[in-house]
Amino acid sequence: MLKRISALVLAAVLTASCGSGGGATSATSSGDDTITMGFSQVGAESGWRTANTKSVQDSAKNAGVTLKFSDAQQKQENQIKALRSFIQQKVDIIAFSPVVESGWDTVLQEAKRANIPVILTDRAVDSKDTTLYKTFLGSDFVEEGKKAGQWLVEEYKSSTDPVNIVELQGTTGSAPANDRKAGFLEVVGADPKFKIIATQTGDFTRAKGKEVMEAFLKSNPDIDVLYAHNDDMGLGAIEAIEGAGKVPGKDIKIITVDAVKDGMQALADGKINFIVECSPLLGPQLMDLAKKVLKGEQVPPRVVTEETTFTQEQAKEVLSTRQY
Ligand code: GYE
Repeated sequence: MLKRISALVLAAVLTASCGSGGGATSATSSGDDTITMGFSQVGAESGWRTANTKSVQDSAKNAGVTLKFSDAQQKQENQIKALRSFIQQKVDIIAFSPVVESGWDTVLQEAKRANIPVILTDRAVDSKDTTLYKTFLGSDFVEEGKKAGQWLVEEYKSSTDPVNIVELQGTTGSAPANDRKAGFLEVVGADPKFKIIATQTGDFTRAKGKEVMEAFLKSNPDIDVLYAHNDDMGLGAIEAIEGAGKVPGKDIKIITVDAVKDGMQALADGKINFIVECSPLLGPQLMDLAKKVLKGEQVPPRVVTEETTFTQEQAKEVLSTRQY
């Protein structure tokens, strides 16, 4: 009991000394300085997502944020339910990674009416009313698509022959699928020798990537390049390509996005030719932004993650030091 009391006293002292300028008002609705964040995650569809979930959970712990975590299993209806439940529970702040871009206005208005600020992480929404959220933290997916296209243009710069491309798209209607497609097209569309002969969603999963690539291979005997919107679909497609007796990275050149460990290993092994990095380590910045928002500080409406690209040689160099 005594121990408990002294812990409480200590906590009170710490709170007083670390609080926002000793002001009497608390940033949080719970009346103390502990922030409760409701976080609605897309699912567990890829290596990227697993690393992102870990980053958010670890950073919440480090920042002393109580995290209510909910996995939507790639379904928008589950995310909407989770957001409504966070509103009902009166969390201090909501963060979420919207599985698709459209259809969020109603639930975001409900959060706004309840005075619960919202931060978008990783993926964007297409709401016209940008006051429905405080900021959007994540990658520039159009830029990622452009980087993929630029590598291809460089790789085929001395050839005038047609280049037959197949594309494995991410989840239909998601920001990364829409934007990675648009950025890529913007670059390769400038030269008519690049032909996208088949394009379909593989839902960002390895299993779907394999299945769709098998179908592509059956109906298109002459595929030169695969552009996969993430590593996992690319890795599934590699199995399909090998199953069809072809050599991934040679008979069919492969470009993917993410740069998770398994993808980087395949790149170092020569099975993938180029990876555009997309960092899932958004947790620390998210906790920082949440604290600022709750203190009433101004935050930028858009925070873009810094990223690079990797060739096979570069993958060999950095593989052992990758964090995810
Ligand atoms: O590229 C993919 C994941 O939204 C950036 O979602 C994320 C994407 C990532 O499933 O692997």
